[in-house]
Amino acid sequence: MASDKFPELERVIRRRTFLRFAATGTALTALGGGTYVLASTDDPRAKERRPDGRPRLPPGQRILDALKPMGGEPGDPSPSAFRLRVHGACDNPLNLDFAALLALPQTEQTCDVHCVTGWSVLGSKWTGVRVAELAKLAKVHDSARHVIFEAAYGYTANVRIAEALAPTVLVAHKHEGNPLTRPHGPPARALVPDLYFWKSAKWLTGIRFVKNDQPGYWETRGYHNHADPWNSERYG
Ligand SMILES: Nc1nc2c(c(=O)[nH]1)N[C@H]1C(S)=C(S)[C@@H](COP(=O)(O)O)O[C@H]1N2
Ligand SMILES: [Mo]
Repeated sequence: MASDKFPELERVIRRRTFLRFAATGTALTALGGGTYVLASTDDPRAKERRPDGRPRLPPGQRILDALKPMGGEPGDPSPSAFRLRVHGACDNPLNLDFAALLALPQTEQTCDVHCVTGWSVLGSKWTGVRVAELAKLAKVHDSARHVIFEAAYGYTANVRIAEALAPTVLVAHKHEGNPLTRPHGPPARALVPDLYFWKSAKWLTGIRFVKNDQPGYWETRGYHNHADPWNSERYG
């Protein structure tokens, strides 16, 4: 083949072939840690629609089969050290230990999560207590407009109250039927499935209801204040 003598041409041909594979969805994507994923165009779930009519896979996302540990300053994982303050604009602030969290009504759900770095996990199973349930117990004031999730070492994430009170938003303590593993925020984390995953604070220590918005850790570092994956609200 003539390209033996023309390495530059060979490179062009290889690149064309790669692009053709990518277009038909047979490309492999290399991720850190030796993980490869089939391009999402091969996964039929990428073409599904949600009950709300939105595409199951938000724009620019590819499908991973498991959560990728994204780091952060870990808090104390032991249930015995856990305290969750539910506070701010409410009449009945709460301070729950782990047993008290488990004594509240539990929700088990399967949902999709979407990381701003471009991966999504479809159909992950979570168990926890709805933030809406905690808000009801705390008698949150009508004037509250935002929820601030507070976590170890000062990590915070702000969510509009209507979105934080959606039935899919949990203080989650189980993932795929097991206690959260070390990188994923044990003993309990926030789970806000319909916003980019940075809003889902791991090693959760508090839920604060506020009237005035308070952009959190990533929101004050260039990320979008709202973080809707279907509007590609990645950067502010
Ligand atoms: N406390 C705390 N929570 C956090 C973070 C963090 O640094 N600290 N990182 C966020 C970001 S940027 C992402 S993408 C997700 C990652 O969750 P995972 O490691 O379980 O995939 O957690 C979010 N929650
Ligand atoms: Mo992230």
